Amino acid sequence: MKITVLGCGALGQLWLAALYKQGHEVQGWLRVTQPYCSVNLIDTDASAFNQTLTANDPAFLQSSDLLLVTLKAWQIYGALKNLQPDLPPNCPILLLNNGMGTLGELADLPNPLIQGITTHAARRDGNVIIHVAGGTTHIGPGNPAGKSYSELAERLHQALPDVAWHDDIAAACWRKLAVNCVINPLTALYNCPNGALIMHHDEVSAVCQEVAQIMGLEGYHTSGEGLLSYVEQVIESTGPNISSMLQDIRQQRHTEIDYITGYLLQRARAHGVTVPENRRLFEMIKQKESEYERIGTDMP
Ligand code: KPL
Repeated sequence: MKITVLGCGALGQLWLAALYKQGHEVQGWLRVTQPYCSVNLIDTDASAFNQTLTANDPAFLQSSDLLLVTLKAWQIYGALKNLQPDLPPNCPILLLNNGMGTLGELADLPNPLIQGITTHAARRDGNVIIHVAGGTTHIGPGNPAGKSYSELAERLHQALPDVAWHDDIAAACWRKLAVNCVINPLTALYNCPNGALIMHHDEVSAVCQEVAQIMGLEGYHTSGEGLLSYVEQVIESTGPNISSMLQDIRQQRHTEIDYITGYLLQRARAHGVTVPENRRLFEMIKQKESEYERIGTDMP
């Protein structure tokens, strides 16, 4: 396949390396227009991948079979609008961002949309990307045109296992949203790795109860206790991780809070329900962002 990867951060480079090794034709797409991108990755088995790949080639994009998007949620709409003149309307777009709400923003795009969530862990260490832990990528249709792409899961699975197709991906997205509603703002509040949240059981539980209530109203029934035990497993299994939101706050970058807790608040409002614990965390992150975004900005 011919694949353009939009966003060449840790996750983007992980996919570029995996797809290239599998024999696919790949290019990266960066915000700063440049004709190449360096991919330097240390895999989980300690093997190194170092290649300079094509980047930002409109002709390559025009003939791509897939656009794989690894940007932050808040960057996606603007980036895809910029690419639209060179993006064939039938090219499927696979979104691998944290949070929810992006699909609604992209509703006027003609392209088949596929939503994905991944548990692969990769982080930057200087100029190198470390693939810290393997995981599973769950993908499924993000709009009606995306329904016929189930075979994509097998192609991607061969490159970077595991990849699983779900006819209804929203249930998995909601469970991931619950994880992010708990771990991301609370680790930013306490400035701690994910695992330290076991000491904040009451707050973790209160967030889970509220998310479970909204999930039920959205048609994805789960008990608060069931969700809590799932979230606690993730807290344990990602114990040493510094969450993406805490990394953003530490580096004074815009966070994904609008697409995580912000999306939950939006859906709660639509159902006429209040979620005070999540509102408190949302406002706290907004406050932290405003302290540095007043003086400098990394907005798109
Ligand atoms: O998705 C994550 C993130 O940091 O954004 C978790 C699952 C919380 C892992 O750190």
